[in-house]
Amino acid sequence: MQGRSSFLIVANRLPVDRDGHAGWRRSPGGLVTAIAPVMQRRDGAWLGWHGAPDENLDPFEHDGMHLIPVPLSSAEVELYYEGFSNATLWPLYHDVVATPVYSRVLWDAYRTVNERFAQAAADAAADGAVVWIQDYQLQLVPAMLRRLRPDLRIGFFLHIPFPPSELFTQLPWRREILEGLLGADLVGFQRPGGASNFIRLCRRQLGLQHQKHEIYRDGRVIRAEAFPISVDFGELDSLVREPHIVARAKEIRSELGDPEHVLLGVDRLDYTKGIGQRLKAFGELLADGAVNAGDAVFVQIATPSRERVEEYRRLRNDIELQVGRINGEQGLIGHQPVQYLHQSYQRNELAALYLAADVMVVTPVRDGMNLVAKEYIACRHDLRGALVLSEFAGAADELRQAFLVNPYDVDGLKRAMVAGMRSTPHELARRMRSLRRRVATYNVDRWAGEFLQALETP
Ligand code: ADQ
Repeated sequence: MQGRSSFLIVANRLPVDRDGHAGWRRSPGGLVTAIAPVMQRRDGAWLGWHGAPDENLDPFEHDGMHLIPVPLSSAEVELYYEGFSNATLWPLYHDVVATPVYSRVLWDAYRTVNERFAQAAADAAADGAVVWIQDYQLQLVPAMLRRLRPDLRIGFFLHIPFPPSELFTQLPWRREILEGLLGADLVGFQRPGGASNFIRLCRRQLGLQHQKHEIYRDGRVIRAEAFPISVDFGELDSLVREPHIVARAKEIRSELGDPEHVLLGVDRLDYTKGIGQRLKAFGELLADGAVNAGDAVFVQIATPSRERVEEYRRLRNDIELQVGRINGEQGLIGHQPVQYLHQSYQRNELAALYLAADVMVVTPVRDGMNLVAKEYIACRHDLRGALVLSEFAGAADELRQAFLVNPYDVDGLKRAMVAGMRSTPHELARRMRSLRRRVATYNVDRWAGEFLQALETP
């Protein structure tokens, strides 16, 4: 079948952003880095929305990748993307930390858009092709695509947590979502707990038989397993050794007033990331006098995110109020203990920030994996720096040598931040060495490689 691809990635977004009027630029991120080489080797194509509503684009090439745009109308962006994906599924899958919106109008749009992605994938895939569908926006695509093209080998990976039965069963369309996912041959999760939640739900809701990682349905075998995603360790490790990054890290510390302790948070501005919890703990450390305002700076980088969703607007106001309070009450003339930056950063600048930070504070109340924690580790070849990490991030399964915390426990969080600031260099190096061993071995290539191998080995 000429013009069709033997390897297809299907994701909500294409891996490119518009670059002014001139053209496209590859979006940063591990998924693209991990998958680009596989795409080049296998005559691959990537199918997804290109980011502008109400615009039809022809397939195009960029950076050696064949890209197939799937159009979305403005109404679909609102109902399918901001609505069902980010106001229903996102909070439901993250422990209901915000109240999910259950609306039939949003559901209808989700189904319609999933149908369009499935049809586009069916048109683009060669006979017997391997199709790898990504994430919560497209959970109906596996079954829809199988109906259209039973010859394909279909994989699905969920980047966010998969909730336990007690929460998932709130969803009025729970059967449809389970059946959608069961269209795949392999369903991948970040943590083993996500896979077992899914298997248990298939048994309870659909009465399906299963054994270990396998679910049996209509004579087919569906595997559900964990494949923890990771970062490009080698790339970050060599980036931070470059003299201009080292120099920039020094410069950042001096721009901050050369404090004794630099603490850092880097997140999308999302209510799952526990930004408020960590600021509260830091504010209390200053108020208690456990940490001197002049000695420590907390840099919080918060990338603007989903700004048209109500909960995100409210969160931004809350965080900005909290930052203002801490700085107002604990600041000194010429020194603000919290540096809050509501901006997106280039990769180089982020790497320099990681290198400049003594304590990386990653405190999500729920997170599929959390790549920031792994990026920090990949950047610390000097074996300095402490990682404070929430038990509720998927990364906590692997990163046992971090300072693990329950982000709801303010005192525990304060203790972990202080331990990060006060541990001996020897203790920090011991922990960091073990963390780096893990991330260096289980890097993002291995993640993609293991998933695809499992998908292609029936
Ligand atoms: P996210 O919720 O977006 O991802 P995360 O895993 O931390 O969370 O990835 C964020 C990425 O954005 C990181 O690579 C980070 O460097 C980058 N980033 C953050 N702030 C930035 C800024 N200000 N400027 C530039 N870049 C910034 C979802 C799930 C996670 C899961 C990933 C991958 O929610 O749990 O780890 O997918 O599967």
